[in-house]
Amino acid sequence: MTSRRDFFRLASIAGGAVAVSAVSRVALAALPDPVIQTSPDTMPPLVPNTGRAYNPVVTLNGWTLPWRMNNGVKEFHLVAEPVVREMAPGFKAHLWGYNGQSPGPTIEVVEGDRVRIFVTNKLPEHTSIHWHGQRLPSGMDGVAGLTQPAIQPGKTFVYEFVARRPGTFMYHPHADEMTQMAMGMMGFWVTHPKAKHPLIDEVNRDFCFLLNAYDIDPGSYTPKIMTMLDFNLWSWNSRIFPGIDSLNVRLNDKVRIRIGNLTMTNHPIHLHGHEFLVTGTDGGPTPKSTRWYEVTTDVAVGQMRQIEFLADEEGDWAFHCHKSHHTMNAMGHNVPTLIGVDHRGIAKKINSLIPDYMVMGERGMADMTEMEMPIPDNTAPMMTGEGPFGSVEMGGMFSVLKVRRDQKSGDYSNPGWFKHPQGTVAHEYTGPLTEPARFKSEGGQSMPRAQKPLTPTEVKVRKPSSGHENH
Ligand SMILES: [Cu+2]
Repeated sequence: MTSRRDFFRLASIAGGAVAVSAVSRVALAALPDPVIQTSPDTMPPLVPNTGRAYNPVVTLNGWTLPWRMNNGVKEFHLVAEPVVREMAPGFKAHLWGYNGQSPGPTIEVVEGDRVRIFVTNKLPEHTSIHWHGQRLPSGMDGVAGLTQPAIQPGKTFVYEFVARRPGTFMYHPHADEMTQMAMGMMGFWVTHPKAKHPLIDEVNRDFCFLLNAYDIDPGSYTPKIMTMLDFNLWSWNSRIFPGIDSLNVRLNDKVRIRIGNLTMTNHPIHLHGHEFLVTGTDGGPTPKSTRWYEVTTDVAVGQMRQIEFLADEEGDWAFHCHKSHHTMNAMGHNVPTLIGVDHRGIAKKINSLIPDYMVMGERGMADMTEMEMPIPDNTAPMMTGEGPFGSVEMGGMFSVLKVRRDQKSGDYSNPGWFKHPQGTVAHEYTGPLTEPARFKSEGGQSMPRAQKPLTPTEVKVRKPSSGHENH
C-alpha cells in the first residue's frame, strides 16, 4: 500500500523530474528563442562574443540580431509578424516585419560561417525568405513555389547555408512580394571578410540602412499595398526625417555606409562636404581600378552600394536622396502650382463657405513649414525638422552626417549641432545695393525676330509680399 508519506515522496520525485526535463529541454532547444526589439532607436554595434571577430556595423534606427552558436553553426531565429513602427515621432505605421520591427534586424556573419536561420511565420498568410545576393544551394534561395513550399501561418522553416562571399546583402519575402514588401518586410545582411581582404578596407565606422517607401494616407496607419510608383513616404529603415538618426563620426574617421534599395524606384544618394568611393556593389567589393570619386551615387532597385570616405571636414553635412520629392513626407500630388497666382478674391468667397480655408503655395511651398495648418492625427508633416537656424524643410530620405573633432572613437551618440567657427556661416549682406545692369543686346538668337510686335499676353505677376494679407 502506498502511504501518505510515500505519495509525497513520489510526487516530489515526479516534480523534480519535470523540472529537470524542462531545464534540459531549454538547454537543448531545437531552435533559439526569438529576440524581439520594439524601440526605433539606433542600437549600439553588437560586438561578437562567439565565432570569428569582426568590426560590427551600426544599423540606422535598427539593430543586429543576436545568434546562438550550436556545434559551430550560427543559429538565428526570425519571426515574420505584424509590427507597429514609429516612422517619426508622433507618427506610427502598422507594418509587417520581423522580430518586432520593420525592417527586420540586421544579420551579421563572417565569410565561411555556416548559418542556420529558423523562420517562424506569424503573419495571416504564407511567406518565405529570399537571401538576396547570396551564393547558396538553390533549395535555400527562398522562392516560394520554385525552390520550396511557402511557409504557412504558424509554421517554422529552417534555412542553412555557408556565407561564401563577404559583402552587403538583403533579405525579403519571395511570396506575395507585392503585399509583403509594401508592408515593410525586409532586412539587411552583412558578411564580414574572414581575414584581411585586398579590396575591403578596415574602417572606423560602418553604417547600414535600407531604402523603402510606403503609401499611407494622412491620418491612417496601414500602407496601401496596390501603389506602384506614387508613394508618399520615402524612408530609410522605415523612418522618415526628422525620425532618422544622424550619422555621428569623429574627425578623420574612415567611414563606410552600406545602402540597399527595396523600393520601386532608384535613389541618387548624395553626401555634402566630402567625396566618396563606391567600394562595393551587390556583387561584392569593386576592383580598385574601377573606383572614382563622386558626391552622388544612384542606387537602383534591388541593388546594394557601399560608399567609403574620409570624414575630414568638421560640421553638419546633409546626407539625402537627391530626388526632391523623396525628401518630403505625406502630401497630395495632384496639386496645381500656385506660385504667382493672386487668389485673394476667390479665397474671400470660399471663406464665406469654409471659414478655415487657407490658400497654400502662392509664394512656393516653404510656407507649409510655418503655417499652423491643422493636419489629421498620425500624419507626418510634409517638410519639417528644426535645425539651429530654423526649419530644415525636409522629410523622407534625409539625415545629417555629423563630423566632430571631439567625438570619442566608437562613440555613436549625437553631439548636437555644430558650433561653427567665427566668420564661417553665410549671413545677410547689409551694405548698399545697386540695380543690376540688364543685358540689352538683341542679337544672337537663332530664330529671326517677329517683324511686328506680338499681342502681349495678359499675365499679371504679383510680387511676393512679406505676409499673407487678409485671408
Ligand atoms: Cu529617392
